[in-house]
Amino acid sequence: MARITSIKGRILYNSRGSKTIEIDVISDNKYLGRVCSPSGASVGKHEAISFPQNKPEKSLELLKNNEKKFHNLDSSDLKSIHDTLREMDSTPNYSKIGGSLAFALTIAAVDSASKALDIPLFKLLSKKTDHRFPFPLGNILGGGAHAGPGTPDIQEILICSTGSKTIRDAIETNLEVHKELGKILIKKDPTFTNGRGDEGGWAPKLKNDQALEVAAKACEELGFTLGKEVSLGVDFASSTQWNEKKKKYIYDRAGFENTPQEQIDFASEIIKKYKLVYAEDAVHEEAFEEMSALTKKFPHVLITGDDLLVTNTKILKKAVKLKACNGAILKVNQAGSLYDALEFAREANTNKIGIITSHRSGESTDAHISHIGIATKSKMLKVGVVGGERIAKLNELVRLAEYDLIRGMVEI
Ligand code: 2PG
Ligand code: MG
Repeated sequence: MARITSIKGRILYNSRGSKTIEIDVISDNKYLGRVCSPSGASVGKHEAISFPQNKPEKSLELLKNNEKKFHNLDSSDLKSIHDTLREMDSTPNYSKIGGSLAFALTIAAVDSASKALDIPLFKLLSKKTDHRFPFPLGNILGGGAHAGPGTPDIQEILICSTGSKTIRDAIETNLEVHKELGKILIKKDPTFTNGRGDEGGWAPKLKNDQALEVAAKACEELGFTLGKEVSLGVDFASSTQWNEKKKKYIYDRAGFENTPQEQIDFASEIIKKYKLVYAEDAVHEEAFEEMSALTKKFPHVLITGDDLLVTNTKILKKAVKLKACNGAILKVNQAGSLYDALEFAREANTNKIGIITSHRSGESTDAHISHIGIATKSKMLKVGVVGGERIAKLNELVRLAEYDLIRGMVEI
C-alpha cells in the first residue's frame, strides 16, 4: 500500500490556451502522480462546474488549506479520497472546490499509486483480466462551438475504424481518413487554409450536408465501405442549436429551423444516409422522450447521451428507465471525481449501456483517459485523431499494446 505524503497544485494552460490547474500527488515521498484538468466548450447544464467563480486560483487556495486532510490516505483508495473531497464540498456540482480539482486530485492519486505499486493504471482501476481496447473515435471535421463562423452547425463528424482487429490498425485508419479528407477539401476549395477546430478536425466553410458528403467521400476514396471497415459518427451537440423560447433548433449557419419532430427526422436521415455507427446528443439535453424515440428506431446505432447525461449516475438511471439511450459518454470532469465517474460506469455496464470515454475540447497532453477507457470496458475512446493533446492518448494505447495484458478490441 502507498500513502499520500504531499499534494501540490499549480496553474497551467490547456490546449485552448485557457488557464487550468495541474495537481501533483506524491505517495511514500517519491511516487509522483500528475494530472492536468481539461475543460469543455459545449458544456452540459448539469455538469460539475470547473472552478469556483471561474477562478482556478480559488481551487488551489482551497487545496492548500486542506491538503493535510489527504495525508496518509492510501493513494489507491479512491473512496476515501473522494469522501475527503466531499467533506470539503458536498454540493452536487462541486461548486465550492471546482470539478477540475476533484478530477485532477483523484486521478493523480491513483496515478501515483500505480507507480508505487508498479501496476499499469488501467489494471489498478479494474482488477479483471479480460481487458480489451476500445475503438478510437476521432473528430475529422468540426463546427458548432468548436470552430468559427462558416463551418457546419453540427459540432463533430467522427471516424471509427469499425473493421480493425488491432489498436494500431484502428489508429492508422483514422489517421488515413483524416488525411484523405484534408486532400479532398483542398481540391474542392483551393483557398482552404487547412484550418482545424479545437479538436483537430478540419474546419472548412461547408454546410452540414456538404460536410457529411466530403467525410463519406474520404472513406470511399480510400476503398472503404461505410458501415464496414470504417463508420462515421456525429456529435450533433444539439443543445447548442436548441432555443428554449422558440422551442426550436436554430441552424444559423445552414439557415433553417427544426421543430422537435423535424429534429428527429433530420437526425434519422443522417443516421440512415451515412450508415452512422454513432449519434451523440441528436436532440437537446432535456429531450429524454425524443432520445427514446431515436433509441427505439436505431437499436444497432450507439444513440449516445453526452449533455443529456453529463456523466451523472442519477440522470443515467432516469435515462435507463426511459430507454433514452444505449450509449453514454463518460467525461470524468463532468462528474467531478474519478470515483463519481467509475460509479457512473458501473451503472452503465450493469444496464448494458455502451460507454464512450471522452476527451474535452480543451485538453492537456495527459493520457490517463486511455487507461480509464480500458478499465471501464468502454466501447469507444473519443479522443480526436490529430493534435499533440489528442495523439498523446492514442500513443498511450499503442504503448499499452506492448503488454500482453490486453486481448484485442472490444465488440461493438
Ligand atoms: C463533446 C466534447 C468533446 P466539449 O461535446 O462531446 O468532443 O466537447 O469538451 O467542448 O464539451
Ligand atoms: Mg458531445
